[in-house]
Amino acid sequence: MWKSNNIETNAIHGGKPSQGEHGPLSTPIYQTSTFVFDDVQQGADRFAGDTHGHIYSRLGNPTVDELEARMAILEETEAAAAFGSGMGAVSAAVFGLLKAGDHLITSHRLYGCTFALFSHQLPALGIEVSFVDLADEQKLRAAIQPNTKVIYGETPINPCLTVIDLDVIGAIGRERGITTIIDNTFLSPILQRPATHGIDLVLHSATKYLNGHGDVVAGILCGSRELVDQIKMTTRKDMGAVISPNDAWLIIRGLKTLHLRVQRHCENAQRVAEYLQGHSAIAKIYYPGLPDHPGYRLLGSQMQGAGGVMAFELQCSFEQAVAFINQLQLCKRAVSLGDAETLIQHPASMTHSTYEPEELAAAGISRTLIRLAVGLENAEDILADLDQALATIA
Ligand code: 3LM
Repeated sequence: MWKSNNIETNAIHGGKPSQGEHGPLSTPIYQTSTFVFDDVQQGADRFAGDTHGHIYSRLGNPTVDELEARMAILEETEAAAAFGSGMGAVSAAVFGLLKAGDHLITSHRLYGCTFALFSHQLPALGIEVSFVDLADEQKLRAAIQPNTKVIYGETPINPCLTVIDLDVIGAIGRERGITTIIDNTFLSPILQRPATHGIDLVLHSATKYLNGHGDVVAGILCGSRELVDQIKMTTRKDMGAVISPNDAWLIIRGLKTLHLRVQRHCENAQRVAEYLQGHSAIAKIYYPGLPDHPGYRLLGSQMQGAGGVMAFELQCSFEQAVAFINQLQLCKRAVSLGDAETLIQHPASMTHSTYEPEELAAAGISRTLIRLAVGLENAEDILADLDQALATIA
């Protein structure tokens, strides 16, 4: 399998299998549910794991294999598993690693459905969950119990862009024998590779930057061969949140331009953040590329860029904030992020509507918070759209 020292090259060629019979440049889409055995013994050997070879596409598929091999190289891990959604990856990971009586440590600050899974589904099955500030090492250490099996976090966190120090989480996990999982959706491996900071499992909603074109829902988990195989052969196989070969192919295509897209997302977001910070209508802005953001200190070490997402609050009423969002012409009112189009949404009523009011407060999400996922358009056009909409609330 091919591998370079450069991530841009690996996003295009990394993990490509040796040239097949017809030498296609583009990866073939193995649009098949099942694979034919030469004889009964061959099928039995594959089921027993005695020989390699495909069986059935819920268990593995050559197009999906290529995506997984490439993602493992990009995240600098031994292996990867692809899923039918980011939430499929989250649930396969936690249900694969935790059983009744085990304990998970996480934060109140999470993507809304991940928070719902952790605050409702896991406790209903007898799995204990503690929500602590993962940016506070003392609080994290104090939350560890003898039955703590997993520490789970995002960084930067959806939607307020809080940054967690991965070296701290990785070191605590190693020291205490606890599996650490980090959701790397907001930065992609171009800007941050959690495994290089000692994190065991790196997770993505591949729906976002990895695919990048707003036309696929998918997830990825990257980690050691042992952990990834365990999850593939238990919860992915038995719960079945698999990706289709066609969607895997679209992500393989998206990855070819990931480095170019992410660079442009960062450049555009930096300009937008600086513009918003200087605007009199803005009360507060959250973007790790601004020097007064607490996560800024990890730029250049943990994070090679601040990414394309920011959040802000306007100096106005809730009704005026809604009117501002409705006034936008180019920026699209939609959840999700990492697409070519600039997307704007209202976390309290949309991505984080799974939170109760007091949980929203604990996560730092006010009723007037707005999240902006800056796209790939010309920055001048994004600024002009924001400017005309802000003028209406002035
Ligand atoms: C969103 N987020 O707009 P899927 N981890 C993170 C995420 O942001 C997401 C997932 C996991 C959004 C989706 S809200 C209905 C739309 C950090 C998703 C879950 O299952 O692929 O959506 O990933 O913030």
